[in-house]
Amino acid sequence: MQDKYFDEDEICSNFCFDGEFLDLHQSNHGHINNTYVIDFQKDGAIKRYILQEINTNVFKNPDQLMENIENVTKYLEGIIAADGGDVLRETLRVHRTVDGKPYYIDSNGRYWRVYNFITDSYTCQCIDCPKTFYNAAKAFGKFQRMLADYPCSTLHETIPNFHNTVSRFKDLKEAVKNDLSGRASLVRDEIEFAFARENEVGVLVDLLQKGELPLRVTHNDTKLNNVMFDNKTGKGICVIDLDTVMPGLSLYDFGDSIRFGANVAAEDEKDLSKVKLSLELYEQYTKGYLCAAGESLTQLEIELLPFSAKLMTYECGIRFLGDYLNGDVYFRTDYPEHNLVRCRTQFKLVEEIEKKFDKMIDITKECVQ
Ligand code: ADP
Ligand code: GN1
Ligand code: MG
Repeated sequence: MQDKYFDEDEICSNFCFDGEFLDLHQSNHGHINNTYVIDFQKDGAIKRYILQEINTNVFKNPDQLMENIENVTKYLEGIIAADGGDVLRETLRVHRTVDGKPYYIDSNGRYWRVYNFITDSYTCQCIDCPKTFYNAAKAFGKFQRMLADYPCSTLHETIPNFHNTVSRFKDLKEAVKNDLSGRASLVRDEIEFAFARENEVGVLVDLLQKGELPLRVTHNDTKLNNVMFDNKTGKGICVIDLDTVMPGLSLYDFGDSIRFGANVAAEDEKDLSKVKLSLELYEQYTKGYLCAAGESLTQLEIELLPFSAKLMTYECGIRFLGDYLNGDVYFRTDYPEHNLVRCRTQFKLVEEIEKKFDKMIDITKECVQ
């Protein structure tokens, strides 16, 4: 566990927690925020919360960020309640500070927020059995469906051009040119791999601009560990990590899920021979996603599902490569080559998808029938 660099008393006295402070431990499964599970005791019972330090290097406008999250979660609460669901387990809820604000700035200038802890649930860092991936797909598909009528234009763009692969490619070119870390000469093969696929970076952005793909409210970070699974049923009960809920394409969400979950190896596996795209997992996710969100998807969206997996994997790879070249300033890393290792798994996965692309198309067609 990383050393705590904040004062518990300061945090505890600035949020409306219920009970006496008991314990706190870190839960950093993501690459962006600093997350803690914080326990309080009241009348012998433990009340658990999530305390999270917002990464303001990544999210430059915390007011807009929290406005999005509060509005979206309140909207979700309404839908879940109307459906007879459990609002405390099926969506995040922002706990405000004693001053009624959605985040607290501590004496070191760090930004903190508090959420309900999703009880009796777990996250997965990789797929244990195919059914889990099917369940993740249903959860992300349902999330998209619940937000289908949410007024898209009221959402702030918390990270501009987040899945604009054209803009991500430009960022990579810039990173290669600037070579701030002096590492460009070490990654010539990776740069060549990325540049060789420039012709595909604009496919989704162009279709969106032409109005051929609909803009929707999307999650934009549909990694497997951003869904909580119920301890008893194994079903995906709550989609978390809502920082990037913004207008986007359904294909960003689908593709990003496949990128992470259909790879049978970890995102930072060093042995590239282990990195493989599982067609079985692709099929499970496609089935689950179409079952939950399928009716709302257009023909073109469905046709592009396999391509979105390739593009989102490629995009993530060039982001890791760019961060490596920039000196590891964006993603949390555990060792100096971490971003490069991650980039290599993504590029290996792109090759895997290229090899298995026709099969992915066939599977997608079969899932629609
Ligand atoms: P990051 O933006 O860094 O990915 P997340 O919001 O995804 O941060 O949180 C990191 C991890 O903390 C999650 O993968 C999950 O394991 C745990 N977590 C986050 N929010 C909750 C919650 N409300 N209830 C239970 N666990 C949570
Ligand atoms: C980050 O926060 P986390 O770990 O769920 C990143 C995603 C990347 C992912 C790669 C806000 O997601 O875009 O796809 O790492 N989130 C942000 O693992 O940049
Ligand atoms: Mg996360």
